[in-house]
Amino acid sequence: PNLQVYDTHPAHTEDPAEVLRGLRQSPKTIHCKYFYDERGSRLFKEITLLDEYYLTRTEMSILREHAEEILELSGSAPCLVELGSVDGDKADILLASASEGTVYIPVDISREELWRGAAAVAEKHRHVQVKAVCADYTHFSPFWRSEENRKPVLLFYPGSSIGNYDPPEAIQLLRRFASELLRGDGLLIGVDTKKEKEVLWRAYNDARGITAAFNLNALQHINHTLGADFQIENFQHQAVYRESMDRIEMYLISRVEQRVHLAGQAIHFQAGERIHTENSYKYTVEAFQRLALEGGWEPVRVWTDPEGLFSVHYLRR
Ligand code: AVI
Repeated sequence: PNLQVYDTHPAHTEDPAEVLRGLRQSPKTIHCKYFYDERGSRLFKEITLLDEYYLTRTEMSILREHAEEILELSGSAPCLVELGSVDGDKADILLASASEGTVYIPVDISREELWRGAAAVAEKHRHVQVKAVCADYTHFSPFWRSEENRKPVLLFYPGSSIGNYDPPEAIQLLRRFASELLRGDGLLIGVDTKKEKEVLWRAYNDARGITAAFNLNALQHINHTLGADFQIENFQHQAVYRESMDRIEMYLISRVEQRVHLAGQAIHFQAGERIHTENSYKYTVEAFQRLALEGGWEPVRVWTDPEGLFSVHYLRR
């Protein structure tokens, strides 16, 4: 009774012309959205549970520690809108401290996982109204703002997903979020911090090879949806920390000289040639606050764990 679902039927975003364009560039690139089909989302969930991948558990510990203060800042009984909600585990922490009348709106493009996560949250938090929205949050509009809803909005964008955008795109995305909200609304955003490169390297080169499988899955996804013929075993995972850019870079390296076909076109690979698949930017607190300001948000508070491994920023429109 406290659960409603809305499906905006987001279009599939696999695009052969886009993939071909990326593979014709030098260096070759594949957009990181191609990681996330059903298998990719499962592998990502597995990554978040790895010892080496400190990001998720650290962010959750920060949320646990400061949930009450976060909710106080957002005003009473807010509308908590989570962008890219995988399973609701993080919102769960906040909702445990939320008062009667709070509305939770998880937004995700992965329909099945979204429905499952939303149902679990609704079941557990009877005092919260859950309205799950299947949508692509990068093109979202404030559907929750319709009706007579005048609740303060707290946008929740966890997981350091903002780090997967190059800074100019990240600023654009933050501006888009700001333009959809009203003065006084909040943005609670998780951001991975700069740290020793060994710790960063391990987080993207786990011993069990889950990150490697996740990276390689982009090729499998393109094979399945666009009919390409990548031979997965002919590629190798690589993740490096590029200190001058404050980012982890992920690549798939061609183990051999080979040709791959997609949409009637052949793409040639030299042995050792790389496809760039992802950047994951790391920010000091100050650097992220500067980015936030450029994106139209005023830094209000920031929390980190005792070791400074991760940061959660509260920004105000
Ligand atoms: C989703 N995103 C924040 C993850 C990250 O850490 O940049 C994706 C990921 N790539 C490799 N491992 C995890």
